[in-house]
Amino acid sequence: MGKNQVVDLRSDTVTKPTPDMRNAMVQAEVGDDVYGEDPTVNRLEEMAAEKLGMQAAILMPTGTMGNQTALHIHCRPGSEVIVEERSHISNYEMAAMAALSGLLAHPVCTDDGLMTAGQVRGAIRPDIYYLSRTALVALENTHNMAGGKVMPLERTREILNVAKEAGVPAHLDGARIFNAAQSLDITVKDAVSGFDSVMFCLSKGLGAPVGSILAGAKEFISEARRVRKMFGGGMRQAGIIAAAGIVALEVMVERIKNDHEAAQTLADGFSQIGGIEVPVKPETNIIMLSIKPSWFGEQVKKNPPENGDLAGAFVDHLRKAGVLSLAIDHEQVRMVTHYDLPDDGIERAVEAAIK
Ligand code: TLP
Repeated sequence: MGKNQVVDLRSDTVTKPTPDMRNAMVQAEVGDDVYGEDPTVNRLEEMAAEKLGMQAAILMPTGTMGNQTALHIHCRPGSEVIVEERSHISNYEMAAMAALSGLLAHPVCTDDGLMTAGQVRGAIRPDIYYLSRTALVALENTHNMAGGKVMPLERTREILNVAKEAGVPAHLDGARIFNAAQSLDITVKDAVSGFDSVMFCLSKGLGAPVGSILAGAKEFISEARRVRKMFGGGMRQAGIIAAAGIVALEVMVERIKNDHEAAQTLADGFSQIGGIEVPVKPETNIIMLSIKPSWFGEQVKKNPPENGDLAGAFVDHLRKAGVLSLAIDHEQVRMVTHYDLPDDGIERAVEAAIK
């Protein structure tokens, strides 16, 4: 791939469909999925359910709709959802749980993004008439804003036990569950076992252009079909996108480990540079950088920006060298590796930060 190609590390959502995907899309046999008549969608949903070890699955246009559909089904208005403080569900879904389902996030603060079973137990509301009810525990694995952190299987099981004992269902925002399973060296089936519902994205590390899957018990998925329609996500000849999703599940899972290696190389490179810290060792395909004021003087011979937005100025600097990344706040920058990076992308990203 060419030297001039932009190195887009903003997210693994930026990947373009592979030639195999485009081919499958052209060939896809389709029908009206709202009538359940799209054979390619049906095949993808069966494949996904089987891979997750769940009874049934449904194709969603986005991960957000998958998560919000699950919340809508599990919870009554006026109840609470336990989430880690930096979770996608409570921070990056436009307060949809409040707007669409009348729910309140009960955030649990952690240093590393991983709630403990004790914290979850403590967050479950006792049955007192003036308290709202805890309707759901929602975990995120990998944890995006904690730097792609993976929850160890043992921890997941402990939390699921606590939820079960309290009679509270558990949902997994597994947008990147294939990355988590790869990092834990376990099957995706094992990684999701015990959850009442699971959402994962075809459109992130797996490289599909569109689509996420919500899986769970048969009745839960029948209900999800109604809620998806209500949220405006009933699609017609969606086999066109499901075809790419099938390729994603068939051929893109195995290569995810390359993205994890690339993230490690990227982290090693950046941690050698004065004024940049890599606070969390990457476990999957996400890395977080912490930009210090000294980076400006040491590397680019400039003063730090007066408005204090170190991350924004760092991202602007890299952009001029054709390297795209994402400022999370005034100090942190996120980079995500994926299959669609140019061969010299990692090297160019690190070089761009030293000149
Ligand atoms: N994450 C996107 C942005 O919204 C931040 C990204 O670039 O990482 N759960 C998790 C853990 C996610 O990271 C995302 C997307 C979603 C849900 C929502 O998926 P979409 O974007 O398909 O609605």
